[in-house]
Amino acid sequence: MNPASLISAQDLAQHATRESCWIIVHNKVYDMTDFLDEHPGGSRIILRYAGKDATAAYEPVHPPDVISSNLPPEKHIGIAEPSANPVEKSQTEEEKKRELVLASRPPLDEILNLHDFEAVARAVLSPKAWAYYSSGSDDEIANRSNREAYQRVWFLPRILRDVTAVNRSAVILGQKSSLPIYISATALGKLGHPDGELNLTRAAAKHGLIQMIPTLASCSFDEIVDAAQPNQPLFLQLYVNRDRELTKKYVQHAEKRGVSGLFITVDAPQLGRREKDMRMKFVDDGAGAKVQEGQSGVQKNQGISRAISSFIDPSLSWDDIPWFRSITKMPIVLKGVASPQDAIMALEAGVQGIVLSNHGGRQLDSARSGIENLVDVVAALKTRGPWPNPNFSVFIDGGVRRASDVLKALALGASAVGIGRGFLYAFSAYGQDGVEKAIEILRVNATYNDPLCFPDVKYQDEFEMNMRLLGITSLEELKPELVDASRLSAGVTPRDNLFSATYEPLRLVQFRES
Ligand code: 173
Repeated sequence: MNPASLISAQDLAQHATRESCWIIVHNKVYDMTDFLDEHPGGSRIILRYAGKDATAAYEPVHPPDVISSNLPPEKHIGIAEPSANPVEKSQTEEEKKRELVLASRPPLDEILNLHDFEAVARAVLSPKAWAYYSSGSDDEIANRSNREAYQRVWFLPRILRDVTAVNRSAVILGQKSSLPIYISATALGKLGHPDGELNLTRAAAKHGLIQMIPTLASCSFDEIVDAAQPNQPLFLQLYVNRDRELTKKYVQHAEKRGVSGLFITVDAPQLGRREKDMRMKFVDDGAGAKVQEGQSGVQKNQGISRAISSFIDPSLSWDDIPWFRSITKMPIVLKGVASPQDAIMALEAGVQGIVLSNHGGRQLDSARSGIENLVDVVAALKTRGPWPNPNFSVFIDGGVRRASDVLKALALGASAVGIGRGFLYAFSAYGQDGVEKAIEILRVNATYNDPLCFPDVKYQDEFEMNMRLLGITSLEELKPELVDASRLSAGVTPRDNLFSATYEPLRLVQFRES
């Protein structure tokens, strides 16, 4: 059929089965029949939309052009007649509930810290999105310990220094940043907000932060770069494809478009088991479906992330580093180092840096957190050359919610710190305004008018206040002497009330309702 043909409702109704399955995505009709069993997310989700519009389900979890560029041209059937594709007017119960919750969100000026965004996001996100974003792997030990570890580092502040003027700007991989923070990559932004990752791009432009573009963003790479301002610094997070030619094209395209740092993810040869995510899929699809689909040999109850990650190459190794060096001039950073031995190997392999990270506690459970590894990694690197090393940056991520966390990391030797979920929850809760507010909490002075209390009280942002109280006026002054990390690897963590109140514990298997 000519892909420009108009497809009627009657045509669609005749192709609403496993034997012949057409779906609509962005008003175009595609024949999915032969692809059903190859879909990494399983056939069931496609069959649910057989003969219908699948755009709403498709959009958050696929780059925009993946269907049109991967299906052979003869499967592009035509364009849906407007009458064949009536806009759904009736909301589902879940959508109605979500709209009410969105309308009753606390006003943005009542948000005081990054934990608050998490509490709002948890309430407004669909259960599926919340499960996907918040889950850690296995028992979530790594996920919780990322946060808890910061509370075992204590400050040794200095007094009686002139701290009138404080400068909190930084240079990250040669790029200027208004804070020693970058926005770390998190996948599937449209599960949280219709504008997805663009919320981050636009807020980063306004406030001088650097965004790391995820390989598995909901928006395409070019959409994100197009939304950036001229010369806005951007990094790229890379999942390496089994087909290295595709990876090469992707990396070189990014470099051409001005991306200034390549962060290769090295801790995900296989995705961790995120049980909150997996349970959500199980509940959605029903037990009966699972038994049937099990017969095809593909596990389909693996949650969103497993479904879309099958292209990642588990054979990636140290031997590939020279190849990456040969295809790009961008600085290369290995993201997901979690041992001093690998930090040394990275230095010796000639890359420009590492991110000490356990992937937000989503990969190997009980992999030591970035902040805990930092002390040993710096000690190891010091045995192999100059420190600090201007040609080798040590970044960390995981569990960062406060400027004080960042200051602790910098004092212990980190060059800058990545925040992923903190910004993801900010835009899930309030879109671009949320991300801007999150940055302002960390960076911009605010005047708080409370007529009943003290009119015009000036609140310093978290960075400025903490730096003043620590007795420093620039980030270069952050040295190990300003912290006591002796209890970092051996000690009891004090209770973190804000974190515990918003964090959702894992739950056990549920009985079926009869
Ligand atoms: O942590 C993740 O969820 C992640 O990195 C990922 C990897 C592959 C597919 C989707 C997400």
